[in-house]
Amino acid sequence: MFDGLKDKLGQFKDDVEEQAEEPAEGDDEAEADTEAEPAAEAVTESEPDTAEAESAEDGPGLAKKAALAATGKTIITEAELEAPLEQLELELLQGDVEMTVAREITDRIREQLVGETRKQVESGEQVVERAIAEALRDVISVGQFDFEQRIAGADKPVVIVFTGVNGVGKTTSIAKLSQWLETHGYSSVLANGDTYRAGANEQIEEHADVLDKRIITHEQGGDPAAVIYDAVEYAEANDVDVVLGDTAGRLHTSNDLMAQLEKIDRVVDPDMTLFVDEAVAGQDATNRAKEFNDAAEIDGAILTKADADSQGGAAISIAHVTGKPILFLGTGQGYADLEEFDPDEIVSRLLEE
Ligand SMILES: Nc1nc2c(ncn2[C@@H]2O[C@H](COP(=O)(O)OP(=O)(O)OP(=O)(O)O)[C@@H](O)[C@H]2O)c(=O)[nH]1
Ligand SMILES: [Mg+2]
Repeated sequence: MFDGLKDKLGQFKDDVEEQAEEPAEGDDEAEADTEAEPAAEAVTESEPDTAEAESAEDGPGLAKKAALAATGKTIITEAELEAPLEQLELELLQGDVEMTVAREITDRIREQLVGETRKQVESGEQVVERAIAEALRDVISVGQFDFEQRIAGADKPVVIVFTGVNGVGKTTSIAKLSQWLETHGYSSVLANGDTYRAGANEQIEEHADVLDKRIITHEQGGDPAAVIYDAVEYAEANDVDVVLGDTAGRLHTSNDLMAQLEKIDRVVDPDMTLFVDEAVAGQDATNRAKEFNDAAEIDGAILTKADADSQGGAAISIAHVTGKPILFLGTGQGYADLEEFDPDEIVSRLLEE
């Protein structure tokens, strides 16, 4: 998953290491090198088993500088970071990361690494990796909340409406989420607010049949707000916990359809509006998330098709750009292919070797 970005981040670690390994220039550096030896030994003595200790002994470069950290000295200079960070920013942009997000990540890494003096002993690679991890986590986890807790704490029925452009996986995600809710102990009713596309009723009815869920539909051409309203009434009368309201795919610029969303907001006042888009759309998905959020405020996003080959840029950009978190990843066409989005988990996946 998100192999494009994973490779780029790995490359950055190597680049920084390489820069740091270039021969030392000037007296200060030379002095630093000689001082590093005893520090490295001290490390070996105190922690004989650790990999850091070995790498600190092995060679020059970051590992040695990290050993310096034990004496409270600066690990990495701004000059050393300049080229790798510039390269990383370019690579992030090519990896579909939104521009301001790429800049934020590189700024945060620079902030963390430059002029930093550290007391604890770490290998250079660990220092760099931690800086990347913290920068990524900061941008990814903007606005993050626990979806299940939100459901648990809300008055029932909880009404959730799904929006997004055509074909990104809204209907499939609703089906998956109804199953996810069931496994977490919540009942749900589906409402087909996609009264626009021919065949939409049949498609969602098929899912409801397989999953044994109640579905509320109206005729094609009907009023989506009325369908979802009926589903809310059904849920109230039957003690159903969650109403999952589908809507037709639309562009944020299609005025009629956006007016429909406003009407849904007025008539049923949903507890949550979730924006659905696909990871493979990259930068477009991020832009659309912003456009939808501006046109009809969203509470969170579902990023589908994370199983298909995508760079991963949308996954790390959407929250920072919209201020609304990604809550789930769609990871396949099966009903169980829905993962809760966990920023820590995503960061460790992106950084694992
Ligand atoms: N590989 C993969 N395919 C997915 C995923 N989610 C949805 N799909 C597929 O994407 C296609 C479109 O899904 P739909 O759920 O119909 O998309 P939609 O947004 O409801 O489409 P419209 O109602 O036409 O706007 C289907 O073939 C789904 O099986 C996913 O996470 N991974
Ligand atoms: Mg649909």
